[in-house]
Amino acid sequence: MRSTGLIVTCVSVLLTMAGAETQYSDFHLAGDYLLGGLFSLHTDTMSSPHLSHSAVPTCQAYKLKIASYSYLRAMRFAVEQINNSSTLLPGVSLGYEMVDVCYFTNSIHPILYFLANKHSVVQLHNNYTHYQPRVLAVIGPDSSQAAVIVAHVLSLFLIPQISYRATTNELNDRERFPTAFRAISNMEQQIVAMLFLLKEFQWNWINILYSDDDYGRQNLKLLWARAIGICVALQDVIPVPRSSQLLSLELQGKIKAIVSKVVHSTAKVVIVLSLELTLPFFFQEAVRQNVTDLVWIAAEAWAIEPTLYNITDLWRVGTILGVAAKEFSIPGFDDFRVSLAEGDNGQASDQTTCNQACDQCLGAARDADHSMRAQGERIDFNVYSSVYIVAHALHRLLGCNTTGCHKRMVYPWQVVPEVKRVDFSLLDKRINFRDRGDTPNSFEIIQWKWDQPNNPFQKIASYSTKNKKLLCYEIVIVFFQFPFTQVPISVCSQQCEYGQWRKPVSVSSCCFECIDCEAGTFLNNDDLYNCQPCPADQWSSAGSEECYPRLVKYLEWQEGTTVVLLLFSVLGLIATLVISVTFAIHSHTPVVKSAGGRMCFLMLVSLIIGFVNVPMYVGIPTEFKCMCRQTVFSLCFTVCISCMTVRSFQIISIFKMAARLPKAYSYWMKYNGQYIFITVILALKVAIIVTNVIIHPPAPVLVALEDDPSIVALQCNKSYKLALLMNSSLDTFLSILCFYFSYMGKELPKNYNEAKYITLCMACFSVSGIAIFLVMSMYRGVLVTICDAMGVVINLLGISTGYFGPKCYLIFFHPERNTAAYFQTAIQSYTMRQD
Ligand SMILES: *[C@@H]1O[C@H](CO)[C@@H](O)[C@H](O)[C@H]1NC(C)=O
Ligand SMILES: *[C@@H]1O[C@H](CO)[C@@H](O)[C@H](O)[C@H]1NC(C)=O
Ligand SMILES: *[C@@H]1O[C@H](CO)[C@@H](O)[C@H](O)[C@H]1NC(C)=O
Ligand SMILES: *[C@@H]1O[C@H](CO)[C@@H](O)[C@H](O)[C@H]1NC(C)=O
Ligand SMILES: *[C@@H]1O[C@H](CO)[C@@H](O)[C@H](O)[C@H]1NC(C)=O
Ligand SMILES: CC(=O)N[C@H]1CO[C@H](CO)[C@@H](O)[C@@H]1O
Repeated sequence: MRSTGLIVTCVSVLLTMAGAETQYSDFHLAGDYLLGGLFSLHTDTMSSPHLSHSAVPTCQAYKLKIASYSYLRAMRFAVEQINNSSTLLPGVSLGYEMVDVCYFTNSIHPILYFLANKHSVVQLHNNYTHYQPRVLAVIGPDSSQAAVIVAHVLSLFLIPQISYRATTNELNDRERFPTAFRAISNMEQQIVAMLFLLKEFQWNWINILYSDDDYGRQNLKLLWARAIGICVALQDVIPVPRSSQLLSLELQGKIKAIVSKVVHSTAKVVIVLSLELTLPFFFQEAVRQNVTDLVWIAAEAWAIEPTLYNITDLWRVGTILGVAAKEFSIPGFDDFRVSLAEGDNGQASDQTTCNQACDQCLGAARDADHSMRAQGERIDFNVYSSVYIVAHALHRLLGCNTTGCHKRMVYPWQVVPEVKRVDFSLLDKRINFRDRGDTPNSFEIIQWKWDQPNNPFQKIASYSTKNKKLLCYEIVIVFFQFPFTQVPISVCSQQCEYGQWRKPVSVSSCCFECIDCEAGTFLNNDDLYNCQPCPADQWSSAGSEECYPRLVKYLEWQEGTTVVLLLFSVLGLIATLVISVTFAIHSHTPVVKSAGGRMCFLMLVSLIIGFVNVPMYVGIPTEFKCMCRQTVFSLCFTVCISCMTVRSFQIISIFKMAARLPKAYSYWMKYNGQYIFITVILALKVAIIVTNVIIHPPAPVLVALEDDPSIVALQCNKSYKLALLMNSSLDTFLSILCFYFSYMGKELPKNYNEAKYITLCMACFSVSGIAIFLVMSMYRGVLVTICDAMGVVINLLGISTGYFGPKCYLIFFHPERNTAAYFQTAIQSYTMRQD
């Protein structure tokens, strides 16, 4: 065993050896460094080769694909141009070996040919570091499927491969395919471009057709992953015919069914994710079934396919937009494509391996010259730039300068890192693999122009991933459907009107009913499927997209009611002050004593506090004001009424109890019963108030008014009724007691008889209490506050004028009745009447 060579055995691949080398040929060019090129010059089938006998498939048996010949010529053009140039690789000649792969039918054999050495032998080694295959790098092949097959093999040998048309995302996998590069954007970019297109025209209701192969499925997956806000009306798979000549009845039936589904779909936009070979039957059927007025969006694979464009009456199906590689114009290439160089016989005789022949290519290219010139270079530019990428890599590897290069043995794996590093300008286009190992050339949007057969694929827009939108060229897109020039609409439901929310009618978010937002809610543009409630201090009418601030109402200082209220309370306050002074001056007179003596001052102080508290009902309620409203008056009133009750009771007891129950009476007098009573009542009251405050902490709240949503009342309590009930229950009990005692004493001497005054106070109390309660149950808002304040003023006035007024009257106008003698006479006459 030889240790150095590690040769286990040699496999001789028998290949037709070249005879005399022709200098110029489409398939073979001798040079110091050879590039391999793989093109589909022939294809009309998706099928694998016949597998019954072991022979390399013959591509010439299939139909000519003239576009691929143009790509092949682009490679040849690039190599010759580099060879002619004295700067890129001076003194070095590039050569090529190009093979027809007829789609992917013949993709293995050419690789073996490229891997073989000059003697057509592929050696079996354990270590290929110092193995020199025939070619240094491979350009192509075109289809994704073939590119992946080729990449599997070339990656093992670390031979750089630059695809010019394979968009599949599989090639992005740097782990699996460390040497695969591409000069075209990937599928994902194609989908992004399509989605930009949909967004531009606001089409969100679409049909998706995809071919029943890897290309269709991969694209579909990517589309689903990215299509946010796009809904699919119909998704169907187009069967892939195995032979382009014959279509089985079963497949014919399937295609008919798909076309008829597309016809009946409500969506007007059809995305077709398919390879070109699948589509002729489909579009022929579409024309046959009179499909019209649709917008078709073509995947890159068929976006610039002349054979489809050539289908009779295809213009009827509507507008065809597509995603295609960007157009660049390569100077001099149009002439080169159909030129026959000197010494170039354009015939098949120069082939060194199988499928390096195309008898009709040049002739067909010359026939199609006119339309090919009009179409411009798209994929051709990708091929052209691929060759330049390898040349620039070599330039660095060979350490070239303007005068020459260090010509030496180069192994393919040495080229790979240099390819990764290339960065140069070609026809003003910057070319490098910086962004995720991808794409010197990206996509643009084209439209099929039915009225311009010379320029069938017109570019209409490019797109920018940075700006996230289409950048239209200055070309008006004419839609080929009625009515012309109007952008067709493809939505499941029309946009809702202002202030309407979307009620979904199916699982897809694009189909919905439009319903007005209710009053008090609004439509936020972030969520079109729900109405948001307005904040508490704002309102909206039905069908609104915004809320308006409400007018906050409260009892204001300048209102008439306020003025009247304050006027009365000021008068009441003055009167109470006057009464207080009068009572202080005449504190020793019997009238004052009979009215309660020192207890009167307790009442008067309470009344003064009560009056001073009235302004708390006016102005913007604050927590403090609310607290005052809820506690002060209630407490004052209880003080007054408990004093009155005690006083009535005492008078009754003097006249009635003292005689009958002298013991009890003396106890009452001895322990100051009246003050104990008042203290107990006050303690009770304070307990009630504290409980109320705890249950309903007084704080200003906004209360919406039913009849007018634009106004909101600012008041102290939302529902005050329970608290009011609890508050007044004690007062009510006391007033009934008071009323009872005063009524009991109605036959007492006139100057002790308080019944009618107390009745007046009680009437005030009960009427105002009931009124407040009724108003609170029926209304909300400022009226409640007014009633509340009015109740307070009336009650306070009632006590100060009703109870103290008559006594002042006596003091001022009948001083003769305000004497001890007069009182004794009255008592004596009363006792005599009793006896
Ligand atoms: C290269 O030079 C030859 C002869 O000088 C010329 O015929 C040929 O057209 C050139 N090729 C290109 C691509 O410029
Ligand atoms: C392959 O051969 C090269 C040079 O002959 C050597 O440097 C390298 O280590 C070898 N690799 C392996 C895996 O043996
Ligand atoms: C298509 O239209 C033509 C005439 O306009 C009509 O004869 C033919 O039956 C139609 N085909 C279908 C499938 O509707
Ligand atoms: C288009 O059709 C015409 C005649 O129907 C044919 O001559 C021409 O070659 C076709 N072109 C292509 C690109 O297939
Ligand atoms: C590069 O240029 C230098 C002089 O500028 C020259 O000596 C040398 O031979 C040239 N060639 C190479 C391959 O470096
Ligand atoms: C193989 C080939 O075409 N070689 C040519 C490269 O270009 C120089 C001129 O720059 C020619 O002299 C070679 O014949």
